Amino acid sequence: MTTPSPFRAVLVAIQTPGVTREELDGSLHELSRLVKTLGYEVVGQVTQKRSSDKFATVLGQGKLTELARWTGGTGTIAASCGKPFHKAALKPELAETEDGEEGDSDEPIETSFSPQEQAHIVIMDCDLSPSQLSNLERALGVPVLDRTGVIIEIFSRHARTRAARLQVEIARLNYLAPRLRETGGGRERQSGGIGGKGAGETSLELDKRRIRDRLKELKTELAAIGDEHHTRRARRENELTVALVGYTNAGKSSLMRAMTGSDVLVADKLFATLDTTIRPLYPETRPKVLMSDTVGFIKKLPHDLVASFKSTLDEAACASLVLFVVDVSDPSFRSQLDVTRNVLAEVGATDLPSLLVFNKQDRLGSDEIASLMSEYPDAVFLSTRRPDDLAALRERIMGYFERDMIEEELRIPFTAQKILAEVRARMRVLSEQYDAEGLTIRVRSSPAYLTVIKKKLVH
Ligand SMILES: Nc1nc2c(ncn2[C@@H]2O[C@H](COP(=O)(O)OP(=O)(O)OP(=O)(O)O)[C@@H](O)[C@H]2O)c(=O)[nH]1
Ligand SMILES: [Mg+2]
Repeated sequence: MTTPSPFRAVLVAIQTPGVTREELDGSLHELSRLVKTLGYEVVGQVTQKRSSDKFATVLGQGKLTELARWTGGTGTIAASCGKPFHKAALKPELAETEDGEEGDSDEPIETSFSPQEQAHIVIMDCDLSPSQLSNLERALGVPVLDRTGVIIEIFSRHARTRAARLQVEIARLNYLAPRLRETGGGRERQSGGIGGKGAGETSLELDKRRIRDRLKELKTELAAIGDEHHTRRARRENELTVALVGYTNAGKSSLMRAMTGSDVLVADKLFATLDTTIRPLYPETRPKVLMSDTVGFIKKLPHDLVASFKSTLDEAACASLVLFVVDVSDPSFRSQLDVTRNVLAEVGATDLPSLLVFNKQDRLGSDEIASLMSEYPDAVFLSTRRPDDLAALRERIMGYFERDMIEEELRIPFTAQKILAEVRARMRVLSEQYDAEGLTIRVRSSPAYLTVIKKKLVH
């Protein structure tokens, strides 16, 4: 499909008790998409059944040696390496087969790899502690990244707006801070360097202090942006807003483009979108409806990242209607929907009025669609590539808003041209009758917005 990348990665996953083979494969498939998004070619995978992923080198010695062949490492960690931090780490490697170390008899083991085939990086599907990370890097001789590290790296590369950059940098520094101990620890930096190292302060302490200071700065700046967002949201208080939320790559931005005519980025990449875009539905609707597109979710999304994207996610929490966009052609769409709901709950966005939007139905057969329709009778099935499907969604959204609307007659004098313009833009006008002083206009609108307009008319 594409030319092979000069950067090659090997993926590693541990199958702990309670994780099925399908779940492991699904997670590895997703990890491989994340890694490809970073521009690496995935050249191999190593999996192992173990009782835990908390062992000092995560893998047993046999698998570690196998992995080191991909990377040209020694496969062993020096005797002086970090202390084991988990009881299991004290177990002799021999005992590991009792944990169910999976044989690799069905996979041919290569004895060595030519430099053209060797991997430049190892990516672990589980999260690594700082000491596991340094043990693995020592044994493998190449950089090692865990899932969180990969996600944070993608976010760093894709963040465009100031708010997104700040949010990602906060998450990145929080991720780096504990890992500094292992990489920079102990080594005294040459004295006389820039940066104002305090008396008796080691370079590690200095680095940590710098990170703390930087975090403080970033948080202050983000809070200022947050206030700005808040003000903008408050201005939209009486507007009808629809928020698109869902798993990464579900098709949120494609739907945004199709429904609003905006040119937001659509890409077959994970986390293509990190920033929030808000646009009115196009062709324009009466009343006007705004749609917002924002960052997608993923399994095992680092908690810090969720917390730092809270202000972005607040957009969804304040919406009049939330559309849960689902890639229904993905076999794991059910768990993806759970992840989306859980992340929203984490930022306190529960019990929002919502609609399930099952996208990419063009990839399914009619039997599959029929059975899903009976399982989810309220969901809207569509493809962002089919205009008829989009028109039906538009009807459904407008129907939802109009359900709670009431009809009323307003008297608008000619002197209140501004209010008339607002009524025409924001309410559905049913009839207009002119006389000498002004007009009588019959409208359909939400009770809340009618109250706002009536107050303005009194003034
Ligand atoms: N087959 C098919 N593909 C679709 C459809 N809608 C979107 N896609 C594709 O799905 C991929 C992801 O689409 P996006 O709209 O970028 O997805 P997203 O949810 O915004 O993803 P993130 O921004 O990464 O969270 C793109 O390659 C789209 O072309 C559809 O109805 N059918
Ligand atoms: Mg997107």
